[in-house]
Amino acid sequence: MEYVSYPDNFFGLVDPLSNYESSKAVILQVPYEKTTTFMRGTKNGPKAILKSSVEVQPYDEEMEKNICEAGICTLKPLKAGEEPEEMMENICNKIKKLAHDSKFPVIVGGEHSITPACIKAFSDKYDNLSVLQIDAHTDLADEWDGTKYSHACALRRCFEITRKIIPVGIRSTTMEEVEFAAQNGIKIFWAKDVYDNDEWHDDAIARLSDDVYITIDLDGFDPSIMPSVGTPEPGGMQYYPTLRFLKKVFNKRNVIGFDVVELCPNEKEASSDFTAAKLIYKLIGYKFFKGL
Ligand SMILES: [Mn+2]
Repeated sequence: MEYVSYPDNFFGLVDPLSNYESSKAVILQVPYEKTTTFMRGTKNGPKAILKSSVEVQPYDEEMEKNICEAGICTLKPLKAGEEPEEMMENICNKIKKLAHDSKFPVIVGGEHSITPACIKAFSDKYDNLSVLQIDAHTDLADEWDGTKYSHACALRRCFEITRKIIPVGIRSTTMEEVEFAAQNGIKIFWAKDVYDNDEWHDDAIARLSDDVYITIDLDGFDPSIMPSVGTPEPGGMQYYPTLRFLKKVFNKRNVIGFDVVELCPNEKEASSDFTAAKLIYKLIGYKFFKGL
């Protein structure tokens, strides 16, 4: 497995903390962008996240650990291919290999349309998989701009594989998608109901099966803390409340992997890149230092 060495890998980790064999977590960069609808640039997401991550300190004050002790290997960017079918197959095969090697895959996009390939990779191994989605948009359209592989259809494709989707932070959708969700038992946790309280946590977690995959579209966060996304929406999730929720999910369920997608880097605004890098690091900590 070809990986990125110090100092250019995630968090700038020296070899014993970042080689493939000894790392529990593996970052898979997927700079794929084909169907974004407004601002282009998500293909630069992985690079910007890596670049900012090396400036972040490894000590985590919440877990009182250097999270990087778990070992975080950064694979070279995946050449996913141009066509959606090819992209799906390449991502799927790569993740299957990581799962086979007992690694915890962390997929860094790229646009949201890569997520169904990740779910497909896990669906063979886990027959009762659920998908926790943090997002401003439902992404449940059957087709968008004439393609079923658009990022606006990402969760619809996931639903066809798992049928268990829990969307959180939603504040932009269509009547058709709301009806589809209602007809198929998908409860939407609207941003307006969750942004300022923790009362919904137990309900959301109860809807998750034992094995959970998390997909984080960064536009799920409020543009005040995450402005550099392709399709920003007001009224989103805040940093600490979202971490409180995700920590509970990691503690109560078996999280098998996660993706962070749709960062659209802007060289004049680096805080979004840093927030994404820190978020990824935190979630790796929640996985490997459970309960701390
Ligand atoms: Mn979105």
